[in-house]
Amino acid sequence: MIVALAGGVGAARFLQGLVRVVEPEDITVIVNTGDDVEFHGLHISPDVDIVLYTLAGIVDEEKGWGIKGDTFHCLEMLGLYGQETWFKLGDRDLATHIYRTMLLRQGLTLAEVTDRIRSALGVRVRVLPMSNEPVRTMILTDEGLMHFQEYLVKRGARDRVLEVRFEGVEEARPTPGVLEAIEEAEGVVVCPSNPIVSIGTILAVRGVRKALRRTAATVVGISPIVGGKPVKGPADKLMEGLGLEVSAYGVAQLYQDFLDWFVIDEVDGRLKERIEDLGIKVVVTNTIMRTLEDKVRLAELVVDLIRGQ
Ligand code: FO1
Repeated sequence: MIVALAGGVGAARFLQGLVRVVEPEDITVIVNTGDDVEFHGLHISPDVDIVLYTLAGIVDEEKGWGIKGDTFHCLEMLGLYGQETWFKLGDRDLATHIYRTMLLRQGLTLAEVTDRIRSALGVRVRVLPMSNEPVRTMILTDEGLMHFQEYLVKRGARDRVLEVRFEGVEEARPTPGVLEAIEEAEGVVVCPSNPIVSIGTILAVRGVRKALRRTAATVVGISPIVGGKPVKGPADKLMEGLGLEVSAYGVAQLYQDFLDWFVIDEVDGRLKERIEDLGIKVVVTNTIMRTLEDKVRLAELVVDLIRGQ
């Protein structure tokens, strides 16, 4: 079994390659739910949906989230009623949130609901939300404390970050199967996702970091920072705000207690020795995933590292 720790878009792109290299049934993806948010009375799990829609082949590839060709009639109507419409929920996407919310209200756990959606979308990879209990990523900025989606989407990540908080994480238990999957895996991949608000959130869930340190699995990370900038998202602003070095080295420092290998981009080749000094083996390659071939090649490289080839 290969286990992947995943945020949204970067992780989903890597997983598109991984499912072509490893049998999908032999992959477990543990997904960040700190970005989860409620709008219009509905529970939205952006990273879970990004992973599922991408693997189902229905994602809007350009944006990396939402469903391709979706329309926004429902949201327009909600706007007419004076509701907030800055979080762009498409008509088809809304069906997922209605279904999720309905099942949660019936008493199913988030993991059970996720599995129903996975199955209906024909996704064969096992997808586990990191916890069934709510964890909310809150960003303390110079403009006050706000939900991560408000910081990112509504305000365009323009505010200065002072602190990142994972509300509820102390009480949240890992979803049943999460720790076992890490401990029994052949390999663990830390996807090229935001190290603070995607991977950092998963690592903050009770027992996850310890399981990563203890597992006999080969643990391979892929840097989401290339040439001092994130491939997508606000990782640079968050890392900077927290006083971290915005580079593949800065990410390696965050993972140094459990990584065996770190895959960094060619443009960051000069960081290899510094990262190796942290006790992590380094591979330098092209990590930018534009085409399916790029994704498959990167996945092959990671699987070779896991299998010691
Ligand atoms: N990201 C945006 O930048 N703007 C949006 O309006 C937006 C809507 C949205 C709706 C559903 C969904 O599953 C994701 C959505 N995202 C949107 C992406 C999301 O905010 C983030 O990219 C993730 O939370 C970070 O991984």
